[in-house]
Amino acid sequence: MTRCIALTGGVGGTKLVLGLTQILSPEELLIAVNTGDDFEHLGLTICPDIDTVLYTLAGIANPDTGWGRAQESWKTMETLERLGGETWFRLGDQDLALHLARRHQMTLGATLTEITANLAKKLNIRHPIVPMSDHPVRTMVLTEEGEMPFQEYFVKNRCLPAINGFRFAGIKSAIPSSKLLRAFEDPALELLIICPSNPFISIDPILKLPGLKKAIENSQICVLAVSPIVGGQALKGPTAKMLKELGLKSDASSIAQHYGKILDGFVIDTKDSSLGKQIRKKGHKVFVTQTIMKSLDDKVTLANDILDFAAGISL
Ligand code: FO1
Repeated sequence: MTRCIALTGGVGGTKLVLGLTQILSPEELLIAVNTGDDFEHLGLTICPDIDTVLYTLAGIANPDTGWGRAQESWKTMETLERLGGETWFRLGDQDLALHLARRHQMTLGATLTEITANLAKKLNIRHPIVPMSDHPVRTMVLTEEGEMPFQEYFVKNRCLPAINGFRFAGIKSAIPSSKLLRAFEDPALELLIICPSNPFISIDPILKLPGLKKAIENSQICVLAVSPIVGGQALKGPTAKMLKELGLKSDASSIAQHYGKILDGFVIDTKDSSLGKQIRKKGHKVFVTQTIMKSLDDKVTLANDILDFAAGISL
């Protein structure tokens, strides 16, 4: 009886996901995660956003970076460096164990959905976490220096090259996760929450999967998004920089405009209350609240506020 689906990328969106898991039961909430950031590295398949969700919900995420594990050790990276291996993408020892487990299950023929469920179970996570698709989709960033795989742009080049677009390699033949499609057909489903993740690189790969927008439309549920931009700045990552480089204003209204017709309601921070009128004019209901989530209390409060906002929107 899924009541709510949350679409999320990595660190920013996962904060809200954690808040939602404190209110909604595992039967009521389905967490669908971007896999456009995934890549093949050192013979392993790395799924940064899935792993951020896993580590966060298991209570073992690194609190400083948001990605990777807390109390991590780096012996393998140190040894790899001495051997002349590639170390620009930092994989801690405990994190590596998870990538090895994933690789092993892949070689045995398990799907990413099955592997993610197995890992979540081992980490004592009860809420269902599904990759957006079992088919590989790889985000390519179109930059002034040419096209680059996402992690090369993000980590190796520290988001420095100016961007002018994105390509989601593999998306045309990628089928959305069957668990996600089934959740959209559940008559109990009331709400889709687009978490405060980067719309271009974390949410678009999910929404652009063939058939997904149709599934959302057919379900006739309330669709809400939370702005990842507060006071013109991104809460985390390169969203503000990307908006500017794409010739858009770095503010919450550009995010609402980007999602467009799919949205019924949009959540903005109190700092951006002056943008409310402009966003309402585009036909969206707007809810203004405190969206910066530092403590667990902040996360739960925002999650509660969003559920109340959704309950007040009659479709
Ligand atoms: N981000 C970095 O900025 N540097 C890293 O070395 C790095 C390693 C890493 C390892 C595992 C993992 O799951 C995530 C990791 N990330 C790293 C974060 C990640 O690549 C990005 O934050 C996401 O892809 C953006 O959502």
